[in-house]
Amino acid sequence: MKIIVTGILGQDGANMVEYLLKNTKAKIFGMIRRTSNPNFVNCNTFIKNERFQLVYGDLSDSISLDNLVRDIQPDYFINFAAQSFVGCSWEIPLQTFDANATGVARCLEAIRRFQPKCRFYSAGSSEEFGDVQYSPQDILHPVRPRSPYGASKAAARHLVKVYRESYNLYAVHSILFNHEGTKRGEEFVTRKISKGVARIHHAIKNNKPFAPIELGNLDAKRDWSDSEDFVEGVWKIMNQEKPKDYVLSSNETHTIREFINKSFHHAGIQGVWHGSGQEEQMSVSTEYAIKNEIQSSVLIKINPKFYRPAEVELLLGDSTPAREELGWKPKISFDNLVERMVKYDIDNFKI
Ligand code: NDP
Ligand code: GDR
Repeated sequence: MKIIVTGILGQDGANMVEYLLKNTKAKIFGMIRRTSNPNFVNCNTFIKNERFQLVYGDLSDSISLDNLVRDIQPDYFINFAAQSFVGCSWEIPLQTFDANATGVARCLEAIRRFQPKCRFYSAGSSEEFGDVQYSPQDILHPVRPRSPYGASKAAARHLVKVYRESYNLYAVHSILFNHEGTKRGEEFVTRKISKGVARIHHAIKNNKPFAPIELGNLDAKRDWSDSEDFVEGVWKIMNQEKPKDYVLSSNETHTIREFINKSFHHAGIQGVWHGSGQEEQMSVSTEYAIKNEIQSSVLIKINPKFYRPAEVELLLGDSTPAREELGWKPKISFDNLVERMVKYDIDNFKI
């Protein structure tokens, strides 16, 4: 069995390769694009594995995708590559659309032309639901994106459906709600918080002053899970008798503020909230500051530069069909997820 996985320097691609090496006997071809200084930190566990091979390809380059599919003749093509950061999709809308939507069309075309038996996975997003009409959101929720990113993923979803129905391909575009972990990119809010908490923890331990973590909208609600649970769900989605799209989610929703509270709790730092709107802040509690001779006091402050032109205020998934029909269920709770990320970043803190 041969499997192409894209996006392997990122979070999900790397977790998928780890999962497949552990749970299948397949040969894995991990696709990376040419960059001047690639970061292999997420690939340490498998880069030298004899069943793993690094290959070059780019979602914007159909020749590279055609050649990979024609030469490898894969049984599965798992596409996790994308311009995945919603926040900067307003700054680079065309590149976002090219990678996330046209890039999916290029993958589908390569499969249609050179290996139509290959099963294709496209990573859909809860951002396609946007300003949601009802909660919890299931696979039938209308497409109402609020960002160029959300629009690009919605377009990919339609392309997958068209290719599946027109050419009888096994192609799925399942909706993933937010999922995080210790391989998460540092610009996403959860990792920004866990890394920031680790930095402050280190400063307090060494009696040093520290700068607050600067964030945008703390009221947004997200349905967070761990990426390691999701790659298992994706593999199940790819191995049904017939292709069918599902939602993967924790079925719980939490504000950014709750993520912050839990993060400081797991670092043993006591904070209190005060103020409102753009003046809202979290500071160390007076009792904790005196006990630990703290040099600075503000832990969190608002910086409006992190507000988005349009926000998805509430995401809450309904993954009941995936649980009942695929036997999938996330194993890592919200509390475990926050604890894992914060402890990992404290243990691996480097100045
Ligand atoms: P990451 O941003 O961590 O990883 C994305 C990877 O895609 C990076 O390694 C990046 O390469 C690669 N990439 C970007 N553009 C191209 C291109 N043109 N050609 C080839 N490779 C490219 O994302 P995640 O792992 O978090 O997400 C995986 C997928 O799941 C994405 O499609 C994302 O949109 C989707 N998704 C993620 C969710 C989440 O909560 N994590 C939720 C819903 C959907 P490089 O390292 O060179 O930049
Ligand atoms: P999201 O994730 O947009 O949901 O997309 P992100 O972590 O970027 O934002 C989540 C929420 O936090 C608010 N927020 C901030 N976000 C960032 N990045 N930085 C900040 O400083 C900050 N302050 C507040 C945001 O406004 C937002 O409401 C993720 C990505 O993985 C997508 O690829 C994926 O499709 C969706 O999840 C589901």
